[in-house]
Amino acid sequence: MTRAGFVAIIGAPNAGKSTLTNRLVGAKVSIVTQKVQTTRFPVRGVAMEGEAQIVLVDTPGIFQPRRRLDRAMVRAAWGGAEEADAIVHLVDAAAQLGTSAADRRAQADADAIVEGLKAAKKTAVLALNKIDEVKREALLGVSKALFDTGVYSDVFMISAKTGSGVADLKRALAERMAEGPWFYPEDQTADLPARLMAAEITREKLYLRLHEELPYAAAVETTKLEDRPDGSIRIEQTIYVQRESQRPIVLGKGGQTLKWIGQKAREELTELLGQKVHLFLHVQVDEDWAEKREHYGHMGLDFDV
Ligand SMILES: Nc1nc2c(ncn2[C@@H]2O[C@H](COP(=O)(O)OP(=O)(O)OP(=O)(O)O)[C@@H](O)[C@H]2O)c(=O)[nH]1
Ligand SMILES: [Mg+2]
Repeated sequence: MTRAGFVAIIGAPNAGKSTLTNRLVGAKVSIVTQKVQTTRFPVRGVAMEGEAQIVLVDTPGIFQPRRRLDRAMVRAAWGGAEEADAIVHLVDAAAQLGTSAADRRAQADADAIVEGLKAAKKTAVLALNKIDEVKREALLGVSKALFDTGVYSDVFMISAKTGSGVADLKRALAERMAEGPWFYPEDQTADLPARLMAAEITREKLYLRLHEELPYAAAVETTKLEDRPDGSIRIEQTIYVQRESQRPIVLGKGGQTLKWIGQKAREELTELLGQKVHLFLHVQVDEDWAEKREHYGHMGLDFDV
């Protein structure tokens, strides 16, 4: 008797949602960087636990949005929660205990999510993440304060990074799945189209290399993805930056930075696709990339928000 369902993982930016998704799936399906607002649209990952199939929906971080792209991302995150059979609210426990501006922002975002869950009359599973960074005694206070809000059914203490506590969470989620057929073949882990996945991988390398220098609005688009007769694949991508002054940052001295990004992306794509990859990256300046409707549809985001 098989079971299956959808589980949305929601939380403030940088809580570790994509890391947890990958950990539960046991494969990399969603990109991870130290930069906030890395994930821009819901990404599905398929995890198996015995006879249960758990379709995880990694969502963009929920925060106070100002720009159109931010609003579209936050809308998509709540949309993911709305459609799911179960919700995991992932909270960065270390940030709950911290006092930096970023920590306080994360605390406010977590509080706003509690309010959002209340307003939607939803119950969520609370997962306190990054326990590898905090003292056990300190966790109990954080856990109690959140649990007392009444929006959670259970609490799990985990480290998505080390895997600590994740097996228990996975079992609990599997139990919540209703009887029914699986949505995906058992051996499938992801469902992003190759073009989009390829663009995400390059964007990850871009952020990993330039997370401090790079403007938030940088984007990557696959313009061509073509199988060649010799069994290799040709991928062409455009990296969009907002200002002319950002082009040399992405290129680096003598083109070294772009070369590094291309090399890292190509290595990962080769492994993922199991084919030799020829990757060509172009850098283009487009001030209003984030104000153009055509970029939203293929990410599954709503432009009119
Ligand atoms: N120490 C520690 N770091 C973690 C853990 N989980 C995630 N991280 C780190 O936190 C950062 C953000 O992780 P992501 O998985 O990209 O977080 P996210 O919630 O998907 O972020 P957005 O997509 O930007 O909303 C990365 O540097 C991760 O390596 C954890 O359990 N412990
Ligand atoms: Mg993410």
